[in-house]
Amino acid sequence: MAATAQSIILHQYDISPFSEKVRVALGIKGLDWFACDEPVIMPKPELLALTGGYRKIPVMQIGADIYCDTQIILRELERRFPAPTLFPGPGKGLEWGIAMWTDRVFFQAAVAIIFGGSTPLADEAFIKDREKLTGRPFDIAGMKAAAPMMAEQFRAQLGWLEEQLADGRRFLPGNEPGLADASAFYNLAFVRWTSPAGAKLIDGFPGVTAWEKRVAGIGHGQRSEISRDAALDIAKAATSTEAAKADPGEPNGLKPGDAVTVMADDYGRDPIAGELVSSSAQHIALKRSDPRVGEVVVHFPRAGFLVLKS
Ligand SMILES: N[C@@H](CCC(=O)N[C@@H](CS)C(=O)NCC(=O)O)C(=O)O
Repeated sequence: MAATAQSIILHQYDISPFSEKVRVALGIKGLDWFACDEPVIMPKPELLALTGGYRKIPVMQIGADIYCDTQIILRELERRFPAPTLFPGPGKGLEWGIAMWTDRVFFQAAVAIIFGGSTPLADEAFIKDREKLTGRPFDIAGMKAAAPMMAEQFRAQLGWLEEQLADGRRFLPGNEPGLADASAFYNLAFVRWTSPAGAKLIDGFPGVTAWEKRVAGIGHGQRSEISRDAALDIAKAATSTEAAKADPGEPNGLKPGDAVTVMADDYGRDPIAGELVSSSAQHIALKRSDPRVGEVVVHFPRAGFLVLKS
């Protein structure tokens, strides 16, 4: 079946751990989606035409709406496709905080183990690209030196998962999988894909390894492929479904029509400029246009992103 303006298009690459988070969430929801493969390093001209400068992976596109960062991607998937929910447990709000832990502290421990390990994984071009991305040296020697300490950190955090699963529950929130599973799992998948020493650490936790198999068994929903050109054509022909909405609670008085710039607060801080369409405590949407894709609306989370009035 060909993709339409209603299709979920995930701009991704297969060895991207953050894409794996979304793929598992698509699996939990049993959704049909299209994978649009993007390069692992810059340049990414088609992606940037959609996002206005955001280069990280994954990015979700539905028609002319472009969702940058897994936090807003999963929030939007939950909004559009509420059942089965990503929040099957007793709580909801703090699950987002758990995702912030897995995406920052847990992920950085995994990265140090992977790139500080004995298998050389990064070539010259990759190193240069990631130095541009982070604005600091991609210091393999430093990561090698830190790897033993980070192994302890990674193991301690694996231990939290083991404790959570100790009552025999099948998934982290309870007997159904949710956001916490997709979030924690991708770090383990990333380590297993790339680091035998890291995989050994995981194998030390029987509850975690059994849970990993259950999460892997969820699958990724129904995946098809789409080319970058075809994805851009869909954006060009579509119109955003985001309605203008003022948020009276905006701390700094932002309102629809304001010219603003949004950027990540950690790495990949490329500024994205546009006109504010709507905002809330968890979401900001900007209208922008590009000759290749026409007018699109680009969506970001608020936690972890900075908004500046232009
Ligand atoms: N906070 C972002 C992090 C995304 C991220 O760091 N993605 C990695 C790939 S898994 C990335 O973009 N690396 C640089 C690149 O691929 O160009 C999210 O949750 O989506």
